[in-house]
Amino acid sequence: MVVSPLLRAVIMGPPGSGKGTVSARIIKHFGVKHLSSGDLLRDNMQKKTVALSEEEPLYYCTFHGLSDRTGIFHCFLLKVVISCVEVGILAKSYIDQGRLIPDDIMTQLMLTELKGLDQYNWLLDGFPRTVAQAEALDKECHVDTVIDLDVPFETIKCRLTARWIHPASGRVYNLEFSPPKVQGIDDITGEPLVQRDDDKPETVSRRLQAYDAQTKPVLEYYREKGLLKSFSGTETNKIWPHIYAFLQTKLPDVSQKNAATP
Ligand code: G5P
Ligand code: MG
Repeated sequence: MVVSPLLRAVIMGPPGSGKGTVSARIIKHFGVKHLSSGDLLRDNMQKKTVALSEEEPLYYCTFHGLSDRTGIFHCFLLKVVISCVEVGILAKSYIDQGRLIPDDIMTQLMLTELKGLDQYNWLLDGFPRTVAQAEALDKECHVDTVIDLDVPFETIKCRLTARWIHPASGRVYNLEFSPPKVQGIDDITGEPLVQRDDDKPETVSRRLQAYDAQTKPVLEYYREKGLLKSFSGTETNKIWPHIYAFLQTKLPDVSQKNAATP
């Protein structure tokens, strides 16, 4: 396990509790790198359609700027493309049913991504979600703090049906709480917004059950280690100033221009 002088934080909470919304504010005010397991999976799901194209292996050659096409090298590139497709297909089958992706796949995906963030303060969103994942993360690094958004399930169910996202960036909107400037369009890129397939009421119920059974024990795991900091409420705008004040104690040196405003 590596102990880093940089901040290693996790944000937890039931589906729809506001992890993505609060993460965006933390990024804005504290400049940490954000890694969301759900965004990573959806990115892999998205790649599925692109990677099935016949031209895809060539696309990867160009993307990496490699012109030497010897047999061995081609095999390697092809394997990269195929593995993206497989994770995407597998993830979709689990996510559409509101079930968690198997621990070994999820852990490998996230820990590989984390290696690229060694030099930065980071915030994990949606990972770990089982005790096995938390133990695997502990073997790699020392987690400093775990922010828990404690929002009642009844509040959450209403929120998710009104959620729209920009898939490429993970930006999150809500028709009532944080609508886009133009309906159906991302504020920054002008690209169309979509609804998540797993925001259907029956899938939301299964995701909440999975949270109760598999993720609540992770809260206990971190509570016993003295790392858990819970923030309870039904409105992100009321919870946020408390999270902001808490993170100021963790990252006092980061320049913060905008006080606690969202
Ligand atoms: P995800 O993508 O990690 P969930 O289910 O954990 O998905 P989700 O749905 O992304 O969490 P969130 O990020 O907690 O929710 O919430 P959010 O998007 O910020 O806010 C929800 C909505 O409420 C938005 O529209 C927002 O604008 C609005 N909102 C926020 N605050 C307020 C407020 O105060 N008032 C109102 N009215 N609205 C508000 O994971 C997806 C799937 O991937 C797999 C699983 O299958 C999972 O189900 N997966 C994993 N599987 C195994 N292991 C892992 N570690 C996995 N990670 C993901
Ligand atoms: Mg999210």
